[in-house]
Amino acid sequence: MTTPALLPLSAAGYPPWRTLRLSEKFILLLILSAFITLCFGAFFFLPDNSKHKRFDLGLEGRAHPSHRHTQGGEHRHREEEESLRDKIRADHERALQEAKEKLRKSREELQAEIQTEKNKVMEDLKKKDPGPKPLPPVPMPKVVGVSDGEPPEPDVKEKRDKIREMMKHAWDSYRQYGWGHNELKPLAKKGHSTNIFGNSQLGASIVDALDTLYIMGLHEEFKDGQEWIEQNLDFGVNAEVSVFEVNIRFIGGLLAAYYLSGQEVFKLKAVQLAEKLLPAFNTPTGIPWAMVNLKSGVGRNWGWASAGSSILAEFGTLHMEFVHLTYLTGNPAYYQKVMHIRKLLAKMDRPNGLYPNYLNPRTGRWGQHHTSVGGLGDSFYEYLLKAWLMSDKTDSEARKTYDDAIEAIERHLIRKSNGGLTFIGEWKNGHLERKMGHLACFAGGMFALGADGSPDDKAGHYLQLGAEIAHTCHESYDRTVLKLGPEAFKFDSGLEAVAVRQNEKYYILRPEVIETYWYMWRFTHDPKYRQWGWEAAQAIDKYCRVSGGFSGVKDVYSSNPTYDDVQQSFFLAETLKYLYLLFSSDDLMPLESWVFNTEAHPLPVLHLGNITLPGSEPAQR
Ligand code: DMJ
Repeated sequence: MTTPALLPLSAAGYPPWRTLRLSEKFILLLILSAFITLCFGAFFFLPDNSKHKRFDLGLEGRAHPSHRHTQGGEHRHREEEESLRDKIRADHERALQEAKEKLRKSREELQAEIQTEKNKVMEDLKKKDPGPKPLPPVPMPKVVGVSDGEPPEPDVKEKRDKIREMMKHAWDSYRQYGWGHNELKPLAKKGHSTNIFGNSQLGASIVDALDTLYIMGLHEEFKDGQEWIEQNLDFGVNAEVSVFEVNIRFIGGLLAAYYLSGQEVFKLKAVQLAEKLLPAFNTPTGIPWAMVNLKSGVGRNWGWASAGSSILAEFGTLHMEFVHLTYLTGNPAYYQKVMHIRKLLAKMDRPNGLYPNYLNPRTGRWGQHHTSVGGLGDSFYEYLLKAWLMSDKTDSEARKTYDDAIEAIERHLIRKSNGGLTFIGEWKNGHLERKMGHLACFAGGMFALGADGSPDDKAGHYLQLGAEIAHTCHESYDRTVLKLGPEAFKFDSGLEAVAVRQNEKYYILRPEVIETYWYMWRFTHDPKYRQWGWEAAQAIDKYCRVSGGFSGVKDVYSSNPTYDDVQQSFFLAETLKYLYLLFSSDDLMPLESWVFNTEAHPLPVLHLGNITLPGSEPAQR
């Protein structure tokens, strides 16, 4: 029998919900789910405080109906609320009291408290992150002649003391007004930042000055700098820096500080920084970009460089530091990078045997045919010679490349003026510009340093050439009002070693002329070099010294010069170091044991003997 269609199903013995039609069931389900949603919503969407108060204030017990609805319960509820209010009041009073006490404390006490907190955080961080692994031990090169050097003559000693006092003034001023910044503005008495280090505060002056402080025996100051480096020098910053400048000032400075003092921290920091520079070499040719962002590793070239090129003096001034990095870490990457650059250059055609200053890192082609021993070219030649010296004269490939390059330079760039002054001009597309830069004055010292070991018995010739350049550069100083040299000087239309353009008349505390005096002094002991060095030191002290440090001057031909308000970090690294060495005896930093990088940071000669650098061919004698 079939069930009649209109008979209610409940009547047929089914439970009532089963008797509903499908559409009715659906509506019922909808109402049910709306109800459930409402319940959840009530809980989640109520304002936060109405939900939390109960829990935060510890009142959840009071919400229980058995408490709420009895009289005793209500009384207890009031008591608990009262005690809670007391507790909150007491907490507020305590906080107020603490704040008042803080305000009563002196600035120093507060600073000390902040410092303690900071140290605690640092300690905790250190515990969590044990930091970089210690580097593998390598034989420490023999470190000789790093202190003393007191000259026997009292008048020379007096001059040396004066230079040391100038260093103290430069350092103390930076310590007081620019500490942690890259450089100092000695007139504004505040930190100075340059684009070569991005917008960072990497303490360039501290790192650059360390070895000078050490050599001068300023150990308290050295310790101060070391502490800053230990606690603050961090290379994970978002700053686009010059690979060259960071290499010569920071890596060179840290390595020199390590070799002089034996303090591991300097080696570790140098290696950490070098790692940050490596992405700059990721170009189609392996010729590095001029700049790299320390955080992202993205590299690029200077906007002003010919056809997007990298600069010879920049990618060609890495060898010394990078060889030491491989030596100290056992990591072949550094050595391989610089050797790759050398090999690539060796394969290229050179117009008239000269190296142009510009090379495109994408195409591997030369940019503008412009060659100079001053800016853009200078330290490339210097590092060829010094690679040979630093290898204990075993890197004969470097020596040969240097000799060939210098021969071409002498043929095309070096001339005698009508007045008999030897100068180094600039070669521009087959034409010689009869202008010499202050930067090119370093070459006098380089020729003298390279004299021993030069081919065809030309040692005497190169020592003589060094002396002639020293003389010319001295003339460029002597022909000014301030007795300080201009940035560039001409040998044209009756002009002899003088600047013509206003924007070439400045002196920014540069070291090159004094550097050459020092090398010439070491090789000849001709007293005129000490005399010339003293003239320069006196002029610097007279015209560049201000109460907040030392400043460059804008016009060396004016008796009333204006300041540029920058104390360059190389003034502490180089100018004052070379002056100090000039008035010291030769057993301080002997040239048989030390090779100075282009920022005057001394690195020891590596007597590799039968040790082979990782990534290199066995040394050839
Ligand atoms: C220094 O940073 C180095 O000597 C570099 O090689 C060229 N110029 C400056 C100082 O003038």
